[in-house]
Amino acid sequence: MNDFRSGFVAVLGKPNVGKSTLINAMLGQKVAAVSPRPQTTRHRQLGILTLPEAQLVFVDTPGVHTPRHKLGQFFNQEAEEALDGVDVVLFLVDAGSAPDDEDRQVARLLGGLLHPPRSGNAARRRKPDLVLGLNKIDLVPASAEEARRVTYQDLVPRAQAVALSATRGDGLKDLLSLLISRLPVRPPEFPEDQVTDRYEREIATELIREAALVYLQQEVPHALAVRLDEFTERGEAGAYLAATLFVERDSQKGIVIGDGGAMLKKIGSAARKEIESMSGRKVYLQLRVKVAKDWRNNEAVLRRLGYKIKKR
Ligand SMILES: Nc1nc2c(ncn2[C@@H]2O[C@H](COP(=O)(O)OP(=O)(O)OP(=O)(O)O)[C@@H](O)[C@H]2O)c(=O)[nH]1
Ligand SMILES: [Mg+2]
Repeated sequence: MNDFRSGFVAVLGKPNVGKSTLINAMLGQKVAAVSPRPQTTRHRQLGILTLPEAQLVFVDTPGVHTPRHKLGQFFNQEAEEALDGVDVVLFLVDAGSAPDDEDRQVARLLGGLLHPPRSGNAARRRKPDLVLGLNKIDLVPASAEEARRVTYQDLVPRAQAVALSATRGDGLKDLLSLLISRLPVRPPEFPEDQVTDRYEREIATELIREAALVYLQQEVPHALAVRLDEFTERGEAGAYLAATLFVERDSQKGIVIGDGGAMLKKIGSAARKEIESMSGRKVYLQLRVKVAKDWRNNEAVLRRLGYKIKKR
């Protein structure tokens, strides 16, 4: 097998365009949290797909946006760092609506990166290929598809474009062959049975946050963080997990707990099902809620929750 191809594909775009959904779909299993709320993904994460002819290492990133919190700054930092050393950048957009300022912001970031001023190391490094993924094409009437493609292509004229629906599966095969063709001939980097770089406990934490995002409305989702306090194997009986949901205010705590604990129960039961299906065993999950005032702007708390912000 001396024509085996392998490499890194960073998936970038504004929040909520379907980056994590697409990676889960390419892998055929769920490794990343997905929700209808923007800023679901908070950490870079790898999704590894090994085929007989190639290994694609997808890098999921938090959506690039204009930060209003230190936490937001962390997201953009994670997204930019994800570009380092990758072979292909997949710029994912929501073709269901027209490009907006956030799409233009991502395109500018990519432009600066893919066509850097010729100096220092940047000039010597191999530049990644750029692919434009027009996701959510299921939301676009066929008659409007071409016009929509043109408006996005304007942002990144040199990128090859593919129309996709991560939820329906359209275009995924085309995308896969296009990506493989852009990877260098190189042996695989990861063992063939490895699907992500995250530990099960980290994915479990994200799945708990995902369940909360799905059920909670408006302001609470972004004010929410999850800390896993315990993950104990109980042999045949399965696994025991305990986690704390942090919010910023007492009023939010009330919302997360709900009437007589109903909301927390709903979140817990949805999360438990997701964790069970990911891990293939029975799971007991215990959740509690705590207030950590203004944690999104508190670097010490952010660090404790696993968000490290670099000094620039
Ligand atoms: N109609 C439609 N919805 C989609 C498609 N792909 C993703 N979605 C939905 O879009 C929402 C956001 O999906 P995510 O995968 O969480 O988006 P993301 O880009 O990872 O978002 P962040 O992590 O917040 O940056 C979810 O409700 C998905 O079900 C698609 O092809 N068509
Ligand atoms: Mg995501």
